Amino acid sequence: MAVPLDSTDIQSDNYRLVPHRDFYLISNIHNPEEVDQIQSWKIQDSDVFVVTYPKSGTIWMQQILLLIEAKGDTTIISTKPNSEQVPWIELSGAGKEFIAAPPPRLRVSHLQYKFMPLALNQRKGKVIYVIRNPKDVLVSYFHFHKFAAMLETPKDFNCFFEKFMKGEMYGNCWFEHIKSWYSHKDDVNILFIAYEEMIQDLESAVKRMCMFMDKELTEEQLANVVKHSTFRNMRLIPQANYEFVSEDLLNHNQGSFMRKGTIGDWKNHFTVAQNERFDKVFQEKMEEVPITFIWDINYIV
Ligand code: PPS
Repeated sequence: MAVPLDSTDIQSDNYRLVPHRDFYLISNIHNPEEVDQIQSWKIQDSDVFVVTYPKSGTIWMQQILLLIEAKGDTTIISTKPNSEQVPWIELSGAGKEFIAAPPPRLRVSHLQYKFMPLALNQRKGKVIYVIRNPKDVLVSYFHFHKFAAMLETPKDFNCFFEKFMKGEMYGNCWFEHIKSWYSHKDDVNILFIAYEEMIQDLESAVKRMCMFMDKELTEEQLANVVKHSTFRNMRLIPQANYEFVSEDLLNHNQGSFMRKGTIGDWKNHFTVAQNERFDKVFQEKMEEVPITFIWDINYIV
């Protein structure tokens, strides 16, 4: 069953949100049966899954993982798109490819914890969960809904704000997503890393990732990873910014995937009333998740 849309929203008939086990999948992109099979995947210790709520820095992590694996050699990021080398596990066909792939299998996902391989729970493999302050996530996702042809084009920011608060979008409710993972932090080999800490000090963030993944890099290799993972440089790399994706999926005339890459753009979008409401919901829902967020770029420069 497809989710009823506001009559004012525009959505392609090819791609519709389809509810599956209290989570929305996208028709013609995800196959519910295949998504359910992910739980039974056999996991190796070298498998690394980057998990994010949409717009939290997935492409950034794909870039960093590839560069760490290649010890800073940039050939890897100029050959094939990041999304082919570090694929999504929830896309149709991903299971077969995962089984056949040689180690290390580096993957990304927007799925909640309940869909993930059960073996993660026996501390097999590794998960890197990227968190980003949800006000900036909301704004980035708003723009992405206009850019991505497979997502419904919002009527306006206010309508999108309401949908985000209700979780009526791919990824569902931001609060539920983070809670689903945070509540299993002691069961899984998991590293929580914040988008804002990567903006603040990318080198330290990459070092933390290397330690977690048992990877040793020389100073020069580390510097190369950092240099080629900055927003400014990634913007220029078609493989890292989805320039290669067809108009059927991304409206390239509506913007670019690498949009602003900063902290605090929500201030240019939220009304005072929206901000107060968001803060109230945030306080209520995040009581058991003691994570501190950076909401403003001025706090770190
Ligand atoms: S998606 O569609 O869910 O896979 O999007 P995702 O890759 O998770 O998030 C896209 C946002 O991340 C920003 N981004 C970066 N910011 C800073 N530095 C680097 N290197 C970087 N790479 C990607 C990207 O610009 C999107 O955020 P916004 O706020 O829209 O600019």
